Amino acid sequence: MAIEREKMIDMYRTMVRIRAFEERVRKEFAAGNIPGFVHLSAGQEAVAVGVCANLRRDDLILSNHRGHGHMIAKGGKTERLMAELYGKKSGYCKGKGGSMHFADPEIGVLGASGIVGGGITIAGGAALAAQMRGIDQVTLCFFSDGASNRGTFHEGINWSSIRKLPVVYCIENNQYAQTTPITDTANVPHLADRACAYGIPGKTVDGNDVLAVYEAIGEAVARARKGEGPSIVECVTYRWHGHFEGDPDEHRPEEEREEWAKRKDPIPRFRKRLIEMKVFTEEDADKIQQEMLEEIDDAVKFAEESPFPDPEEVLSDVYA
Ligand SMILES: Cc1ncc(C[n+]2csc(CCOP(=O)(O)OP(=O)(O)O)c2C)c(N)n1
Ligand SMILES: [Mg+2]
Repeated sequence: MAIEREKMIDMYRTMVRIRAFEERVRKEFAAGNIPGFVHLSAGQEAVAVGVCANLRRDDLILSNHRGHGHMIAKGGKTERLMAELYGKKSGYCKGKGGSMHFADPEIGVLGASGIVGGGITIAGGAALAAQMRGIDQVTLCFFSDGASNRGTFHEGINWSSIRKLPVVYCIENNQYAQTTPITDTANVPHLADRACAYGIPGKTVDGNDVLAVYEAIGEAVARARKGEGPSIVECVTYRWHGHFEGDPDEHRPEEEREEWAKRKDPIPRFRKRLIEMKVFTEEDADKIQQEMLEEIDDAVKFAEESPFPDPEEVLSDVYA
């Protein structure tokens, strides 16, 4: 697998950008500056970035309730996403969506959703539209282990496999659905094994290794683009923080959390590898870190200084 140097640096930068965004949101939420519910993806950055590095701007993604990283990796601007979380008019959905309901069709983000597994069937519809229009656009659907136990998983994937739709299902297996470990709710060692029930490829990869994610998703995207149908790629990872911000997070063993945060952190892992590969130096990596922290400072400032939407606009852009 040959990836251009600039592209690898870009992937690293995006991982650092997502981490900086998430950790700052954590801080601002705790300070009472962000309303609503917030679910953070810190620890899972290699999945969002390894996936989206394979997608064109006109390819589509469906995100879930833990989707800030998906949006940023698909090209979303941190200032507009931050403003959306703050409920401000300058946000992606004019502040009316918040953390779980952002979208931007301009960059192929069809939307995040608070309905677990809700994106799976929508992805099939988007992929059917591309197939009927005769264009080589691919739709990628992000969801986690818990969603893979919902009926939409079976219905959506069964149907897309029959129609050979250009869609890729990325299971971001962070091993828990709220407080429930996946080992309590699935009787297969790998969730991607379920692919055989639909006659499509299924692969499980280390979701904290961005290059492994990139390669596996690359094969699935190429297959979808050629018209050969859907695939499932399961990326095994871990969320660092509680299910939602404010969650006391008492259900996971402390040692497990530490192991994933300290020894399996995808960012230092990739940094070390890029230094070994002589793609960049320690100084370059430090500079990227600094630049991303500054970008997020600016994003917070932008969000703070933006106005709230006018009360008169409460019913515009909203439909049932
Ligand atoms: C249809 C539906 N059922 C239940 C919920 C409540 N709920 C919100 S998040 C969540 C757990 C989801 O777990 P998983 O799919 O593994 O996603 P993760 O939080 O790990 O990213 C549940 C049950 C919901 N939002 N939607
Ligand atoms: Mg999960």
